[in-house]
Amino acid sequence: MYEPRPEHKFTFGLWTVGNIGRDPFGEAVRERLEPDYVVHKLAELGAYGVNLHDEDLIPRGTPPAEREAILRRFKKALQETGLKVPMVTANLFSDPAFKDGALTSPDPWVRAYALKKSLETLDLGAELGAQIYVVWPGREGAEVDATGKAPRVWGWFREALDFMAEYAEEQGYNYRFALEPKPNEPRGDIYLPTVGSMLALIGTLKHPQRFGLNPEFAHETMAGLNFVHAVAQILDMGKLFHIDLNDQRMSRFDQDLRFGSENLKAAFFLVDLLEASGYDGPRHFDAHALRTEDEAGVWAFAKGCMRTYLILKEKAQAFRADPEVQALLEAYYQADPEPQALLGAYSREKAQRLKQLELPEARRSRGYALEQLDQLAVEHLLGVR
Ligand code: 3MF
Ligand code: MG
Ligand code: MG
Ligand code: MG
Repeated sequence: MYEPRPEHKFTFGLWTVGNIGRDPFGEAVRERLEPDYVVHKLAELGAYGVNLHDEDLIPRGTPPAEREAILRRFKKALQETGLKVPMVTANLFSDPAFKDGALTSPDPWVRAYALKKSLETLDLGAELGAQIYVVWPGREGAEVDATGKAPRVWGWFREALDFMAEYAEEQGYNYRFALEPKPNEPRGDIYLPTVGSMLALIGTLKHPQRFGLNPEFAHETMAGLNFVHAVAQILDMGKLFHIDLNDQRMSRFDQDLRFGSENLKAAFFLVDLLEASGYDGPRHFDAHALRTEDEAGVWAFAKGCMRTYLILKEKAQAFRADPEVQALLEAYYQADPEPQALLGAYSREKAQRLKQLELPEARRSRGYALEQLDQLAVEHLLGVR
């Protein structure tokens, strides 16, 4: 039961299960895992794919011959296991060059270097069969506003995204670009902090159809926002290109906890939403094992993410199929044809009739039975229904 299989489309990043447990106060607690070893382990656990930053696979400064050897080993592991690389992304945050921004650095040398690194990562991903390219603007932010940079960054960021899209097009690559908002960390404030701000930016790009979102559970939660609502809006706009699943306590440092380990109810309604939405892309876990863990803990963490997802999927289906829930929902939406005939697209006639409308007094005193409905959700989650 709850055995992950490739058709569930679960993916992990090399940087997630490979996380060595460094934090701002403490050094690494685990050894680096070789990429080909990670591929074999993830395949054993039933994952569909492995995602990567350029530097997760090929550390910065690797000589060309060694680069080829790494790539050969990695591709061999992919071939042996059937694991896919659905998504790649450039690390535009580790290099000291990026300390005041990468694609929005005030220094044009740094902006050009960040763009070069992005183009090279597009090449690398194409070689590995990736079709999703994530852009997480982690260093595109500020602590100091005295620079007057805030009004300038939009143009720089936009130009860089347009450049990448046109490069990919010209090379004949088949990428969809997924932008990932985060409110803060590592910068004091990151420009484009939320799903809403990222969605708005897409409309200002040259090729908006190539761009969508990679929302992350932890990121919206850090900002105190409702991740389920954010994903619902992205879906409504047809912009869910990828998703980062994990968990997080509100208003803390970036925790990247095991999926479902903290906000179980939000995770439940998220799986409910995703599974009903027709989204068929990767379910990517952008999280890592706690710093307390050894390698066994890492694989327990990975299994836990997938297992919890599958359990929640079953619970969500049972909740939706529960006749008591269905009856409550039917009453909730009140499918009354009389007012419905007045809604929808504008017409002069409807407008005139709307002006005659008298709201029945019962609409004011009605209860919505949300206490009952929510308790049913809780009982499904607690496993007593
Ligand atoms: C940081 C993140 C990033 C992005 C990744 C691109 C290191 O909070 O979420 O992970 O997800 O860079 O996918
Ligand atoms: Mg994150
Ligand atoms: Mg993180
Ligand atoms: Mg992420």
